[in-house]
Amino acid sequence: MICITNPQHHRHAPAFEIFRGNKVPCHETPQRAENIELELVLRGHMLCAPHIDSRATLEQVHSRRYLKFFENAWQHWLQISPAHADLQPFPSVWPVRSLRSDIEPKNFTACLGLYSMDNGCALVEGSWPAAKAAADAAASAAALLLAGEQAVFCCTRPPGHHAGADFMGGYCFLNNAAVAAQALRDGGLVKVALLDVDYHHGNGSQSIFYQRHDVLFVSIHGDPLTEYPFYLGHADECGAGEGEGFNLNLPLPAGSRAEAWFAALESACVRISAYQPQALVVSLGLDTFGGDPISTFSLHSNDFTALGEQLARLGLPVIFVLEGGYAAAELGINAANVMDGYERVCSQQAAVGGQTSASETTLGAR
Ligand code: Q9C
Ligand code: ZN
Repeated sequence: MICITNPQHHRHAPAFEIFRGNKVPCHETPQRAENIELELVLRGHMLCAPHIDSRATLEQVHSRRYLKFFENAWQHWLQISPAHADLQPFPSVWPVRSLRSDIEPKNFTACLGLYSMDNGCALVEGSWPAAKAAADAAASAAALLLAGEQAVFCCTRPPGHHAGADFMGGYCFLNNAAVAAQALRDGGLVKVALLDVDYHHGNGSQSIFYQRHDVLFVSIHGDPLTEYPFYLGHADECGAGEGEGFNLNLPLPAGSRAEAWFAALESACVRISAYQPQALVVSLGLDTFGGDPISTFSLHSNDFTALGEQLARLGLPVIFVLEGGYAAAELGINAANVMDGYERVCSQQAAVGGQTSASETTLGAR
């Protein structure tokens, strides 16, 4: 499978995050991407760099003022004091209910709060170039799919699915999966499905597409009553306006095991098939793994092979976009298992021959 790396990802390497009141080493590290790239190469997959500038797509997914703030954030932080070069800014004030978010304050920390859902996004000098290159990887994957590629994996970090149109949060700055879906739409596909299998609900992706019927959003995740991001991801969120009926949340109780998870995946696949999309974007969080340090599901490494196999049975071209997954040592194996499971079923389908390949039935027909 073609795997698009992010050559800039290592520039986003904050020293610490705030976790339960303590400064702790970041869970979302450059080592994650390095381990995945290593395992993919070991298994004979092809790595390549992004070749598409995502700017135009980013401007459809995110607000102008958020992009402008994030792109210039480090410069603003340094303007306050040169001593800030060695410090990570965090928000400390947020425009919650009754406060105004339409006026952008001149104060840097006030802006950071305006454009943040939590204190989960440690910001460093390289955060923008790293996040921008991750979005470029997603846009590049879309271009390859539109050119007839069956499946592409984006080794995107920082991740994206918690980032909304005008806010960062949960280690996410730019919504890479939304960029991939939007780029497929702009490339001429009429219907795209976005399946989010990260442990945490993809609140950013849901909110970006909530009023739209051209991108179906389906998510399997820990119940927000007890799990991050807490304030979105319930089963009664079905979409609004033109998007009504095009949002499906499948929350599972914390501690759920593989059997329950795969039953939810089956429901997700039934909904996606009924929608008859021309392509699928998968927000591939691997934090459903039993060994994940911040999550409570208990998938095993071989379950990720089964996930890839099940997704291949949808018969759709797929863009896999990396999201979370913090058991760094096993991350490469788990990511590569998804790719290998997907490819194995695809090649079986091609060998049987009676089944037309997905690219012929959908993209190739255009
Ligand atoms: N104070 C993803 O998996 N944990 N994000 C809260 C910050 C948030 C996970 C710690 C977990 C976010 C992409
Ligand atoms: Zn997650």
